[in-house]
Amino acid sequence: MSKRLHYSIRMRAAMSGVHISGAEGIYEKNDIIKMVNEFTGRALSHGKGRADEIRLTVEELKTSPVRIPSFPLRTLNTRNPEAAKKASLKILSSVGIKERAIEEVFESLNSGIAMRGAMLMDIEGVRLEPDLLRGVRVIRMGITKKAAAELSRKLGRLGLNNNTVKEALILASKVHRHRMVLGELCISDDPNYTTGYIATRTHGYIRLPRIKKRGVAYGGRAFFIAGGEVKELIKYLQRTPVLINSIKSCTGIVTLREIFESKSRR
Ligand code: WAQ
Ligand code: MG
Repeated sequence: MSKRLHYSIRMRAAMSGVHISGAEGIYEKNDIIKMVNEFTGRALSHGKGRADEIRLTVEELKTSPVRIPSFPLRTLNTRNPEAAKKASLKILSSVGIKERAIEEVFESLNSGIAMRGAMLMDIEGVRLEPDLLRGVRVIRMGITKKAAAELSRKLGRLGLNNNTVKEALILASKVHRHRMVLGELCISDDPNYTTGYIATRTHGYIRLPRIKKRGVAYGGRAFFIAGGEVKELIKYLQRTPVLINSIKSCTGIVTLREIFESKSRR
């Protein structure tokens, strides 16, 4: 394991007090200045408008990042929100999450209440996060340069080489590394980004196009959890630095049947 120091660099940008963009990663010392530059540039030219407040955190990590592979990525050809919900129910319930918990999450995500972080939903449908309005934010995650180049190449072949997909895949890969997490559902809060995803350790990261209608300015995230100390899970999600250092397969459109037939490919 490398003894070199690593740094978590995080950016949050707001306009008139409203969050407009964020980014983060884990880097070596030589890259700090370049990344601060890049994140600042991103904040100043965001689609939602020019930031009037940019917060940057550069933090030396006291523990060496845990290195893990990314989740494999696939896409289901879901045609509308109903189809995406149906597929989510099938896949998430196959790993032991109760339908009512999944229904509960869809209801909350469609209620228009914006959370900064993710809900923690137990598999019976009971919310477990201490702050129900804010949710739990996952931070201190990143990808090595080599893995980032490989991911760009693999996503590029699918026409998916963008920050939204990359960041979501990195986040999901970190989150599901923890045994208490059984599943995840995510819908972007960007009104122009209508593809969401679900993830489980068994099935990997599954993109769900058209999970919401264009123009809807809210979304959200939920982690379905079981067994163990919620406090410990939250500590892992927030504090343990995780670095993606290899990339699993990135595949185009597959059918639900293919997903169930190939579930142990990871
Ligand atoms: N930790 C926990 N929850 C978060 C975090 C975080 N770091 N960042 C965002 N969330 C929650 C929050 O409630 C947001 O409203 C919600 O997730 C959606 O966040 O492969 O961009 O940043 O094409 O809008 C899916 C990509 C993109 C699918 C998801 O999420 C694909 C996305 P957003
Ligand atoms: Mg985002």
